Amino acid sequence: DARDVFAAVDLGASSGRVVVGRAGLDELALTEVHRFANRPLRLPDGLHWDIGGLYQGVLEGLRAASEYAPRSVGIDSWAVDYGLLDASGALLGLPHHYRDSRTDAVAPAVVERVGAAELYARNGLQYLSFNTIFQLAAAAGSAQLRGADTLLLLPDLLAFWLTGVPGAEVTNASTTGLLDVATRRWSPELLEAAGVPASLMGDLCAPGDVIGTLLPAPAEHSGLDAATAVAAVASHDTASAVAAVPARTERFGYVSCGTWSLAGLELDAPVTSEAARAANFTNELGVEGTTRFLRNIMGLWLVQECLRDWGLDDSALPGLLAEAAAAPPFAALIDAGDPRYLPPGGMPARIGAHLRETGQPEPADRGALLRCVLESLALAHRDTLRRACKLSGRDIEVVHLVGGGARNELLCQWSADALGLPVEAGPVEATAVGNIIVQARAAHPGVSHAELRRLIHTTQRPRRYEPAAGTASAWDAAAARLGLE
Ligand code: ADP
Ligand code: LRH
Repeated sequence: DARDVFAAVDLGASSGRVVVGRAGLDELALTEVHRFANRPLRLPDGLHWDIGGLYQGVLEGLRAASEYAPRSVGIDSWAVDYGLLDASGALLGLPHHYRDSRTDAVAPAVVERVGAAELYARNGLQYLSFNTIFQLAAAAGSAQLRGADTLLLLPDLLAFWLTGVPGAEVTNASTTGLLDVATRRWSPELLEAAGVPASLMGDLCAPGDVIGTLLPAPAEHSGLDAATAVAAVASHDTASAVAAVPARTERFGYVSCGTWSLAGLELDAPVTSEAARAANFTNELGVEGTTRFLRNIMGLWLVQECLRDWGLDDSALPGLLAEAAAAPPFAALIDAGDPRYLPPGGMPARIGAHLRETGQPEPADRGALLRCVLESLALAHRDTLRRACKLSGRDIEVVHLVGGGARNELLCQWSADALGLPVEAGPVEATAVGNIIVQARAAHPGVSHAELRRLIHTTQRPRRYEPAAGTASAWDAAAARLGLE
């Protein structure tokens, strides 16, 4: 039935894709119809996203999707970044990339001014120097910000270009640092701290709402029927990925593992204790009013940047991973949550410097360096999930690892070993799956989210990794070396 076909636009930091999904009560089948590279732009005023190129990729993908006559289209992307529009709706400059360094000095100054405890009590967000609130503080007084009428987060900007309707989808809005963690509305106090007027922020909408239908030009350029709805989904990619975790129990933890590793728990309510703040945990919004209690870990960015430095791409991974598997275990370890790894460039050298500083041997070759990174990531997954359980008083019996990292067998197995828990890996395209099931649920409101999760489990069956016997003490010792849980 064509009414059960939906299109997902999923923009990741490393690539964008358009996926068509057929979703019914007992069916979930995905087809990737288009994939395109996402290459940031280095301009004189810093690191930006090529939003025009991404929009072209979206249109090309929707053209391929149009053959399937989707009932609606949903858009998700990474969090925090935004475009500014003037009163006529024109974009004021290219959106900055969250890895741009312009917030480095501003972010601590805002925290100092507002007070770390006060900020956390209001927004419940982990400190990341690139949170939208800090990006806006860095832009204070600029001609662009003075000329701005509306701020749109990137998925909302693309939806605006398709429909002409501005708005702010709430899961992504919850990553800005400007949403009140208690009321889930824009916070006047936080907006004041960022130095921006409340009128800049769009009206909030929720996953499942209809944003609008296509404007004539994007309908023509995409080949989609002009009556096709653009639906609000969990437009924060991590919220979509968590929505697609194929859990069969409530006692699960997750790692959404792609460019970033986002490790944590799905909770009914935020945890904003002093201990949660000190451990830098975030309370972002998920589907169905859930809270994503998690922490950002540098993730496969560390691997991506090593590959880039070596002039290689993902196609080199199978060979390099075999070399990593053969390298000596626990030879060197890094803190994979360290913000020093945020900016691009020179990753192998930066890791080498970190190891020298901490009196550890530098890896002998690429395989050994990759082993150091992957073991360190597994330890960070363990530390983050164990702390999340302690801080929330919850217990878990399985960890779901979703996203591109699910293709990395070493990382999946080592995460299971480090945690002493089974890891269920996949779906690789969890974000697109989550995007599609939110649209499907809006069309079939009778189906519960837990039922959909079981449907994902049967149709996109994850691969299960049991912790290997006899490895626990070595992982405990490695965690202790880094001072981790
Ligand atoms: P994004 O956050 O950009 O959406 P993805 O979820 O697409 O990221 O994950 C991308 C990552 O998946 C790559 O950085 C790479 O480490 C991993 N990956 C891709 N292909 C393979 C592969 N064949 N084997 C192991 N890992 C892979
Ligand atoms: C992952 C992600 C993450 C954010 C970061 C900016 O793609 O959305 O949840 O913290 O990008």
